[in-house]
Amino acid sequence: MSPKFDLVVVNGIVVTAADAVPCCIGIKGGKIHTLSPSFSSDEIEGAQIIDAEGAYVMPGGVDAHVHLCQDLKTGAHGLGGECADDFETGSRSAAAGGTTTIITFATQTRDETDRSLIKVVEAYNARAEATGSFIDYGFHIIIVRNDPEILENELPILVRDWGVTSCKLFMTYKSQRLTDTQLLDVMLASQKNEITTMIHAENGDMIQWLAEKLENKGMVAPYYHALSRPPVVEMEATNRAIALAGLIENPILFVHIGSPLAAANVRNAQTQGMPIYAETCPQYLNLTYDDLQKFHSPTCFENSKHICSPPPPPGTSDHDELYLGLHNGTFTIFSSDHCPFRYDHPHGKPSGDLVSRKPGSFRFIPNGIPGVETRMSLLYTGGLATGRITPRKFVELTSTNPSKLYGLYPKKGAIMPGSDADLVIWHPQKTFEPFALSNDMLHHNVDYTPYEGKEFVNWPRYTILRGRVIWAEGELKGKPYDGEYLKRGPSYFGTGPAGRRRDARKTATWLR
Ligand code: DUC
Ligand code: ZN
Ligand code: ZN
Repeated sequence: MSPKFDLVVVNGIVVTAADAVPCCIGIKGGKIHTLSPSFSSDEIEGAQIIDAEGAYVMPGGVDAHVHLCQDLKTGAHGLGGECADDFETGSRSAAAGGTTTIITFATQTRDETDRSLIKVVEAYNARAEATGSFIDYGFHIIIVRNDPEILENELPILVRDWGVTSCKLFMTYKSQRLTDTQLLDVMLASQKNEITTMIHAENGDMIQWLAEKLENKGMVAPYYHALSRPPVVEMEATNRAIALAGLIENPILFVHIGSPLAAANVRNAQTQGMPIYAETCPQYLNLTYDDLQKFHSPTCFENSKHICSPPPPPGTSDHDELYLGLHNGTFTIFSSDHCPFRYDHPHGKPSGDLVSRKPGSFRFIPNGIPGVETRMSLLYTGGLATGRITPRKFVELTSTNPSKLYGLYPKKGAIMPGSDADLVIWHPQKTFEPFALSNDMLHHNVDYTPYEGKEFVNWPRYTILRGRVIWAEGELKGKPYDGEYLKRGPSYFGTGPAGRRRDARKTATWLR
């Protein structure tokens, strides 16, 4: 007779977004089968047994903001750079950090031959299939044009055939940003197709104007990247995007919010009942302006290791406010925004737009830092272990809410019978020795970590993907083609409270 379970996890504290209880988990056929206070020896006979030794057992991490294999070299769009991680190395790194699902970006460009979104997704999918992935994955689509026929004809196909149910739009970067009219066009098309609209909210004009002024004064070192994007840049853009979204009642998710000023706009909109969601990332809770001038001298190029957009906030009091936003629900999800640009590589941080580049100018340093492997442990260290967020909130932010927002729940992000048996099991806190991180401990293909030397108080002991152990006690056990492509459904969060009264001063009520 075949065993009742393939794998059982015993002696753990099972944490979900709702509860944290001592509980055993029985897994069969890659799915959660049974949750029980205990199992008899008959029940677990023949199964692989993991003793969690009193540690937290959580749904595997869902990192909904990861850049892999994204060709950012084309066009003068200020990002430059080449992704050093492909699906194999990026997903390997994610698995070692407790993540079992990633959502990455297929991107349209302004190239006239690149209008078809379907072709963009097909070409991007070929990159994923070329290497395989250690963990499950899905795609967002970045849309940089408002071609009516493409939006009309192709969005339904992306949803139906590919399960691509989210798009990202930019309010900055010359070759990616959309005007307000274009934003409205794409938002309306997304809404019709139940596609979640993600917004990169920074005021592109303010940035360009400030960057030119800084450059004219010779202020071109990496540190000045932050001064070209003071928090008001994000504040203005979030405010405007909320108004645009409100006009047509389109739910939006702000990606990588880095300032409390922007978070306050989000909270205010949420208080009004608007379906406005937000993401923040580890860099905004762990780095500050100081990190952009910490290496050798304030003008040293090595400080480019901390350049991301939006930049880290000015000071540690901003971290406190952003943690409060995680605690009080302003932030819906916590993602890495993993950008795998190498430091010591001609197509990494020193690349940029090679034609018009002025030597060393921050303007041409690719924006973004790696962090898919450190995301969960950084939030454990800075949020959970300090009591700033509860274990339940930790699960909500790192797994359950990204699954709900991006149409994966309850297959992902849950520990309930029928859900995929994706788990992260931590070390028992009492016996874990804190350690200082160094880049050679990580599994990405990037030559640095922005968190070099930082102390971590815990790390995933086991990562389990659909019932298979893929990371255990510091060793990778999985393989590149273990991961499967995920066709996603519509967002679980819907369009906000159904009974909300429409205010014609803010909403084009006649549009419906
Ligand atoms: N936006 C991202 O999502 N990641 C890095 C840089 C950027 O502008
Ligand atoms: Zn962005
Ligand atoms: Zn990003």
